[in-house]
Amino acid sequence: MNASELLQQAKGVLDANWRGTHTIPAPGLYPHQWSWDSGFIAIGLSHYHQERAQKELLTLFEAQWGNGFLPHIVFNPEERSYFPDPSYWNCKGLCPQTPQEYLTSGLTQPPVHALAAWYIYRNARDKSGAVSFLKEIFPRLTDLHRYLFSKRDPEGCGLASIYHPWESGQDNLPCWDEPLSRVMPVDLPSYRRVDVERVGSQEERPSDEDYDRYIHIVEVLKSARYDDEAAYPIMPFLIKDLCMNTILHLSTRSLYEMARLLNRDTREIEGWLEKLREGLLERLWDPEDGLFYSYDLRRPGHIRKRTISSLIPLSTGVLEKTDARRLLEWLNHSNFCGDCNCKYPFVPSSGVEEPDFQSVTYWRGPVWINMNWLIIKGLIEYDMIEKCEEIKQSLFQLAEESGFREYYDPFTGDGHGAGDFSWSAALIIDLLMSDGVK
Ligand code: 2M8
Repeated sequence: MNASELLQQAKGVLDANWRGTHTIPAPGLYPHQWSWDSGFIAIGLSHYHQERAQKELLTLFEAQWGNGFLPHIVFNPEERSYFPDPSYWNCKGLCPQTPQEYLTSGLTQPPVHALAAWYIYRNARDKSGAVSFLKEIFPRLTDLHRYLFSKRDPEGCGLASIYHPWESGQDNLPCWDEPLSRVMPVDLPSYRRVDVERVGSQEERPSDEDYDRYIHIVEVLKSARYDDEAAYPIMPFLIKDLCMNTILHLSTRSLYEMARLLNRDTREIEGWLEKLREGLLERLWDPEDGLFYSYDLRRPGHIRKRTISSLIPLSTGVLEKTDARRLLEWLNHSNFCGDCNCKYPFVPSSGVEEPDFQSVTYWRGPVWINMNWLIIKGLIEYDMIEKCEEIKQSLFQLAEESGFREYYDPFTGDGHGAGDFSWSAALIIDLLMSDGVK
């Protein structure tokens, strides 16, 4: 298959998953609109369908709450095959900040949207349409960032906290095992695991014990009626997460560019960026290991697991060149498939030499295209072109051989989880079209 055939296939996936106002992550398993999925999808669409890319983000932000919070799922009321469903979240019943016309979840996800909006502007054919779009979305993006930098950082360290593994987007990462082991589920409502039925394999999805803990954490948040002041002190899982804060940094940079373009005051945004940079370097960078680690606020300290999240802050550009080279050494290390028996030199979600690595269990080892895309962005940031090309070509091979899957076994390259997965297609489109493929 040549590059333009791969591009056409990827566009076909996004067309098939388009639902008139937004794109679903994948048919079957994920039938609603997911927040960070839509951000990645808009990045892919920005190269060839400006109008749809804009609509993707505007639809999502219609469901933003009054306090700036952006829910991780906006439900399609016609679809009833996903758990936790809107009646379980009961956001409207519990929280006056929710928009009355939409059914949403009560958790958030990494805010990739300002970055996506900036892609839309940069790639736009209709620049004046893109400026109008930016004028419309800029205040909403700013509200979201203000929410994350205030309500999710009452300590004022510059980093946003997550309440739940689902808020990291990397739901089942080995990093969450120890913090989750301290979550003791009590009085859980009865519920049914639709995800396992849909995927058809328990091995590829989180365990039942983990799901009980996920639900327990949501119960605690519901007991606080989704009010951050009440919730923050009692959430049993509270982490300064690398994925949330890496993406927050990338997006805050884009917000700054937007503010300059639109002639808005940039001082608040510059303040956020400076503190976030300090937070990343002082709280999350470990100079001894030469890796970043997430920080657990409930048992204060680093979560010392070597997963791909330790590498993705390369994309923020906050490291000095010498330290960035240490991350490159890790990328070339056998633990991250730099020099091992993986099918291609892409980066698995968890180091293959780690005791909890699992090659086909979601977020515990498989290759994810969005995470590798972030690594590629980091390599570009530091002009590490050779490694960047190596990973990019591996992703193209993977998509050609196994299609646009949710995740892939790093040893065989076989696809797992959902098929026709939108962000895999969207980010391959971004990589191909950034290389000039039409
Ligand atoms: C996965 O998460 C959802 C819960 O949000 C699930 O397992 O049901 C994650 O991979 C998440 O990052 C992603 O946004 C979502 C939809 O693709 O699926």
